[in-house]
This record gives sequence, structure tokens and C-alpha cells, in this order.
Amino acid sequence: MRKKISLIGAGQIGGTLAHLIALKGLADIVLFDVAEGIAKGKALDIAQSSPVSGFNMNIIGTNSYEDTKNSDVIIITAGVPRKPGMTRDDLLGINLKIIKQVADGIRNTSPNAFVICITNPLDVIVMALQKYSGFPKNKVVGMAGILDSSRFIYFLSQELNVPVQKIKSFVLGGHGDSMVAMLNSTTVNGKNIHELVKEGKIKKKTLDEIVNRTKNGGAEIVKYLEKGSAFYAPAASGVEMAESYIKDQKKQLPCAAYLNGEYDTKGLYAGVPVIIGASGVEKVIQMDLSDEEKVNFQKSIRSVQDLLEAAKKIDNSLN
Ligand code: TXD
Repeated sequence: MRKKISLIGAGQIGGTLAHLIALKGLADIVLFDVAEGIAKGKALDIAQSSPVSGFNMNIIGTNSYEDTKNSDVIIITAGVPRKPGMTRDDLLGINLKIIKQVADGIRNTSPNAFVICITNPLDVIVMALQKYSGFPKNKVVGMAGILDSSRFIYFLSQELNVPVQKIKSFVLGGHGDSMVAMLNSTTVNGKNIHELVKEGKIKKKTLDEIVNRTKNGGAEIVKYLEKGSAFYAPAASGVEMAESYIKDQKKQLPCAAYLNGEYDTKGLYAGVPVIIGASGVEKVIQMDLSDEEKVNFQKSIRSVQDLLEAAKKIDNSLN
């Protein structure tokens, strides 16, 4: 039985998600947007590429949640992106309102869906989505860590002239300036990055610059684009999560997941390595963090908690 993925938000990321999912033949696609024309136009355009690209997925555009009924996966990008000079947190007020509308739309139409949230500020918006929708915590997850880790790995591969496939790393914590590159578990051709610093293959200063460039990865692209933010890498990251669920691949992926005591954190979503399989978030992986990583991770958690407090002031139903 062919799976069904509904994309709530047919903007830059939503349209790219639809195209990538179609090219992979992953599922039938419903592109949903309040701007119905955008959803319908992009769906028709992608569908018209099917003879060229050789896929036969059904893809429609709509502004009716009825059409998204019984989705296996829902990927949410509904919201407004940053403009130059804005932080992800500046989007909180407007995107909280939007995510509440989305939660109302999907609650009764796709109660068994695996929901991947992409809308910023990610860590709090995914938390609000889970509360507003009432979906099980293991079926609501945020996409950020895969993108941040992918940016970090790309920058390292460019610096070290090593294929990206040969670099393993995780960027965890909140999806903001306090995100944490886990250097202790970063390897290049199987060798820990700290060894490469000792061998003089990469300067510590250069490594720190790469960590900072990763933290500012989104803002760097917003500056270039002026209107809108990154969408190719975010979409590719969201598709990896959807595929791991649909194909029960049980991949270990850095995602914003609900913590119930792991990493000394309870009752909060934050970026951690999880296993994604047919039951959704099947396990939170407890990594051995260095003392410095523990301090930085807890700092990142505090910034998520601070933003959650700001969200609760906007909508006390989040208390
Ligand atoms: O790593 C990450 N999680 C981030 C997330 C990476 C990049 C971008 N990040 C955020 O994703 C960004 O800050 C935004 O909050 C979302 C979506 O970014 P995108 O670039 O796709 O924004 P667009 O192109 O403006 O698309 C948003 C669409 C647009 O077509 C609106 O009409 C639609 O959302 N929209 C709605 N759809 C459904 N329901 C409602 N209420 C709604 N309001 C707006």
C-alpha cells in the first residue's frame, strides 16, 4: 500500500520537499497551503515533471485539511521565515499562532501520522505542536540537528578536502546560536578530530571558526537570499527523517525530540541523537559527553527553556 505524506506549507521548503519525495518515489504527496494557488501550482508543476523523471506518485495541491486525511507522515513548514537581521526567536509569536492552526487541522484528520516539524524557532514550535495536537511525544519530532550537522560536516570536508561520506559528527542541543558541535564524537576517516588537531592537519582556531560558521549557517544564507532562508538542505534533512520512518530504517539521526530525563533534561524538546523507525522516535541515544560538551549542552537547553517561557507568556495554554 503506497504511503501518503502531507506537506503543511508549500513554500520554499515545502515545494522542495515535494520534489525530493517524488523523485525518491517515497509516497503520494499532498501539498497544503493557506495560499491554495501556491500549493496547486507547485503540485501541478512537479507532476508535469514525472514523465521526465520517471516517477508515478500522485501529487495534489490543496488548502483543505480533508485532502490530507490519513497521512502516514506530515511535514510542517507552515510559518514565516527570517528576514536579514532577524533571529529565529523573532518568529515565535506569529509562528506559534500558525502552528496552533496546523495542530487543529491535523488532529482529527491524521491522528496516527508521524509529524516532522521544521518551522522556526524549531525547538519551541515542535513542543507547542505536540501540546496543541495532543499527538504522542514519540510521533512528533523536530528537524534541525540533521541540517546543522550536515552544514558542519560540509564545512569540515571543504577544509580537510575529505569526501563528506568520510566524516561523522553530530550537532546537538537547541537549533540556535547555542547549538553544540559534538567534537568528541567527530571523526574524519575514523580518526577523532582532536587527533587531527594534534597532528596539525587542522588548526584549533580553524575548527572553532567552522563551529561558529555552522551556528550562523542559517543567517549566512538569509543574508545572501535577502528574501527567505535556506530550503534545499532543510528539505533534504526532513526527507531523511520521513524515509527512516516510512522504510523503518532505524537510522540514528540528530533531531529535536522529547526528553524524559535523558541528558539530565525532562519535559523539553531538544536536539539529541534518536533512532527513527516505524514507531516514530524509537529511542533517545545517550552519548558520552565530555565535561565541556555537557556544560555547552546544558547552556543550550537553558536557551530553549528561556524561549519556552517566552512562548508560555504568549499562550498560557502551553503551561
Ligand atoms: O532547520 C530548520 N528547522 C529551519 C526551519 C531551516 C530553514 C527554515 N526554517 C523555517 O521553516 C523558517 O524559518 C520558516 O519558519 C519555515 C518555512 O520556511 P520556508 O522558507 O519554506 O518559508 P516560506 O517559503 O515562506 O513558506 C512558508 C509557507 C508559505 O507558503 C505560507 O503561505 C504558508 O507557509 N503558511 C501556512 N500554511 C498553512 N497554514 C498556515 N496557517 C500558514 N501560514 C503560512
